[in-house]
Amino acid sequence: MTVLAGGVGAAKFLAGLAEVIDPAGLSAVVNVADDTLVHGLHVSPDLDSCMYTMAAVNDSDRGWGLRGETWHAMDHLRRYASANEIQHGDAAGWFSLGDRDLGTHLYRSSRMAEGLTLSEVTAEMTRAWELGCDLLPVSDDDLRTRIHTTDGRELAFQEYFVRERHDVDVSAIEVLGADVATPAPGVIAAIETADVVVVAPSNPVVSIDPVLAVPGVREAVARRRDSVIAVSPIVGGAALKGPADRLLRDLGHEASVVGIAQWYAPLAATLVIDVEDEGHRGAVESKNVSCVVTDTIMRSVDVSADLAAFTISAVLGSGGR
Ligand code: FO1
Repeated sequence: MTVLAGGVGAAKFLAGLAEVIDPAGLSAVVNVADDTLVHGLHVSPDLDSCMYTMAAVNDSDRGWGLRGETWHAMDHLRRYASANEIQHGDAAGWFSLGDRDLGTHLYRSSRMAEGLTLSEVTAEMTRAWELGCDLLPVSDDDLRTRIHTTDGRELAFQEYFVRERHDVDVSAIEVLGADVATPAPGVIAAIETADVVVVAPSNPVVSIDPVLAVPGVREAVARRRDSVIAVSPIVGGAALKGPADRLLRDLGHEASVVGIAQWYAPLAATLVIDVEDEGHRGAVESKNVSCVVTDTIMRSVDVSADLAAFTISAVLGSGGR
């Protein structure tokens, strides 16, 4: 199985999937266009969301980072900065890294400074958390989402997401570096050889699109269309978390399961929608996408596992829990 993944929604889905299949047969191709440099450290929020959630060490209330986290290092850093009236240009003032989370970013950054690629370090970390699956950054090249606002600003992704709390009107989005990026080792093979390719219930605009923007990835997924199934991140016309609904509307799309069906129609033959949206089944199918209905709200690992088993069996016709 291969899952195209962004942050929290994908992370929960992957944790459920790892309960119903052997993780050795699981690859996740993960967005890295949210990555940022903070205090000189390489932070990969989506890779870390997937890794921490699959290892069951994530903070599910906060929605990012580690459970039981402390913030002593941040307090220190902010003391130095404020005493010297330093305005950080690199998100340090408003982007928090927990003490334990810092270990992840220190390890990643120091190993990359020693010459390892992001995918090589990610494999080392995945091994350390004993996940048993492959977490593959979509590319080892730098990808950076840039958000253009209707009031003429251009924001880095974390400025948009954390500093502005995604409360801005967006006119366009680009993924810097995508045109010259190459897929990381194993990414295309994972898409080509999977029995099922799942597009996780992640933000289609800022999580999945940057994955597809790496040359060769969208084409590889489209070639597998009959085996590709997307799980809608929109339920009842709203995103369960984050700005997917607002972004879809800002960019001229419908923020509904029908809009999601239209968005993914060239890539996915099937869409999983929530029971709340059952009434839209016909409209989804009018977009040339088969529609299957289940509970998609992942309140617990058990619900995630049921959703994952349902999603696989919708393509393979069997294999439920
Ligand atoms: N989100 C916040 O709202 N505030 C933060 O200070 C913050 C820090 C942070 C540090 C490491 C990390 O892996 C994620 C972090 N996030 C934070 C979440 C992150 O902005 C989002 O999860 C994603 O980029 C959106 O998918």
